[in-house]
Amino acid sequence: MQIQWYPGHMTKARRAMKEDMKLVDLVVELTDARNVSAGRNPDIGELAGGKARLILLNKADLADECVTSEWIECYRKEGIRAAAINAKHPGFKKQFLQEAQNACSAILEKDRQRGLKKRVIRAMVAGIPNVGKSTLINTLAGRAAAKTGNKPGVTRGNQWIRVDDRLELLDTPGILWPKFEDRLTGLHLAMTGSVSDDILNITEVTLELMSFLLIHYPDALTARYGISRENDPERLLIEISGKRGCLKRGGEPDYEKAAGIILDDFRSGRLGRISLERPMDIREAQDENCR
Ligand SMILES: Nc1nc2c(ncn2[C@@H]2O[C@H](COP(=O)(O)OP(=O)(O)O)[C@@H](O)[C@H]2O)c(=O)[nH]1
Ligand SMILES: [Mg+2]
Repeated sequence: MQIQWYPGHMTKARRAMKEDMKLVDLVVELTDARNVSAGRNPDIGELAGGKARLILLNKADLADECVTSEWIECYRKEGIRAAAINAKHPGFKKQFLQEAQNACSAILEKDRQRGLKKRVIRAMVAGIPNVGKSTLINTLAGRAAAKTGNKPGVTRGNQWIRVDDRLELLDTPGILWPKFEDRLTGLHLAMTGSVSDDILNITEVTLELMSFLLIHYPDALTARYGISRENDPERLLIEISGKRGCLKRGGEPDYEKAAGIILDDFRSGRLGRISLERPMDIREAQDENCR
């Protein structure tokens, strides 16, 4: 199966992001903690130019804590600012403000040396679909999202959300497109839901997920579905179809329906905290560090 995706509107999104970049001090790049490498688009470096950057590994509540720590450590060694977050968690705002201040410490220090008064950091959030950009913005905006209205220099009706007296956030996220460097990247993006299910063969993606789970999280499937200890994903899918009563009209087993259930269970954390990518795998595959 080949997963390819570059919708035409991404060209427009890229242009819009380049414009928005001119307005901000900080680019907050969101990725999925379960899928740290596949969830990023390396073009962000070029798009962001010299802006301060912060990588946030979102949905850390769904990811394997050990693997998330490995990623943070890997980035730290490379001198890249990264933090694990859960954008849905109420405590997230405080953490975000701190990380943003840290990421902008060089700019703030320069201001201080020049005797300039404290600047309000302007930030934009960017990331591929489904990594949690809207959730993050909504959490930070809160219910009483105090939009500061159109200001000079703000194009296309963009508005700023005042997060606190030191930080403002552009209310529209920069949408990056997923980069499919190889088959595995495409599969991982499919598993976490960053590519549209319409273009996927759900059963095939789920069978790949099951193979991965059988190796790396061998209890996940048995614990959830009470199935036998069996190492053949296809046989397990048949078993799960039976257990869940997934039948087509004529009474035939509906494997696609069962596959959909499994994928949905994975995506919402019901199979446990699972990470698809470790820094070590990426290093082996690409012979370079975590990028
Ligand atoms: N468990 C969990 N789910 C999250 C988190 N952040 C976002 N989500 C969910 O992920 C899905 C996609 O989020 P959304 O903000 O629409 O992503 P966007 O496409 O990047 O704007 C939604 O169902 C969110 O509720 C998180 O930190 N943890
Ligand atoms: Mg969104």
